[in-house]
Amino acid sequence: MRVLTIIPTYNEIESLPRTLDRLRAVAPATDVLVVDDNSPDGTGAAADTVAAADSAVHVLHRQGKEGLGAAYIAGFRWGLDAGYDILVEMDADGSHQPEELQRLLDALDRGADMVKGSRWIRGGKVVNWPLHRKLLSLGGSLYSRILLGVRVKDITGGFNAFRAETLKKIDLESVESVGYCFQVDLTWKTLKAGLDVREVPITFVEREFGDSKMSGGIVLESIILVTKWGLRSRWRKLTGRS
Ligand SMILES: Nc1nc2c(ncn2[C@@H]2O[C@H](COP(=O)(O)OP(=O)(O)OP(=O)(O)O)[C@@H](O)[C@H]2O)c(=O)[nH]1
Ligand SMILES: [Mg+2]
Repeated sequence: MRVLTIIPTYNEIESLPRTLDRLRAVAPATDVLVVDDNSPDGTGAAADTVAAADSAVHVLHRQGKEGLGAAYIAGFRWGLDAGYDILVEMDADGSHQPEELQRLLDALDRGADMVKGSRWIRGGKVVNWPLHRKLLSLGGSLYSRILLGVRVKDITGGFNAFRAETLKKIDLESVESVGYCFQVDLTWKTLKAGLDVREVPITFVEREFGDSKMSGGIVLESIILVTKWGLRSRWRKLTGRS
C-alpha cells in the first residue's frame, strides 16, 4: 500500500521542518506532499530544501492563500494522479502527532473507508488548549452532530486518513468550504456515500510556533454551511427525495 501524507502550509517556517523530521523518522515508508500557498515567510522554499535531500518528500506550490480546503483538494488530486492507495491529512503545526499516524492506518487496514483522529472519544486528549478553544471545538462538533444527525464525535478534526477509492467516490468538485469546515464537509460526504467512517483516539497539541489561521469568518462559515446541509438533508428526507 502506497501512503501519501499531505501537509498544507501557510507561514509554518518553524513548525514544518520539525513535523517533517518526526514524520520521516516514524513513518519512513510513507511519502509526503507539502502544499504551500506561497507563504510569505519562505515555508515553500524550506520545504523545497527538504525535498531536494529526500526523494519521499514532494512540494506543491500554489499561487496564493486560498484556504485549507482548496490546498487539500489540490493535494488529493496530485496524490490520486500519482496512484497512491491511501491519502492522509496532517497539519504542519505539530498539533497532529506523526507518531500516531500508524493508529489511523491500522483502522483503515481493519476495513474503514475513512479514519478520523479524534480528540473527543475515550483515549483522545487535547494538550495546552485554553477553555474557549475546547468549548468551540466541542460545541462545533455537537452542533454538527445534531444538525447532520451523525455519530462522529470529532467531526471537525483534521487528522484524517482515506482510501483512494473513498476520495474517488465523493465529489471533490462540490466541496464548498474553505476553513476547518472542510473537514466536516469531507466527513459528511463520505457518510452520505454510505462509507465506513471510524474514529481513533489522538492527542492534539496546541501549536508552539506561528499563528493560528482560525478566525471568526471560519467559524461563521462552518455554522452557515452545517445548518444548510442539515436542513437540506432533513427536507430531502421529508419530501422523499434522495
Ligand atoms: N496551503 C494552505 N495551508 C493552510 C491555509 N490555512 C491553513 N493552512 C494550514 O493548515 C493547517 C491547519 O491550520 P491552523 O492555522 O493550524 O488551523 P487550525 O488547526 O484550524 O487552528 P489552530 O487550532 O488554532 O491551530 C496548518 O498546517 C496551516 O499552515 C491556507 O490557506 N493554505
Ligand atoms: Mg492548528
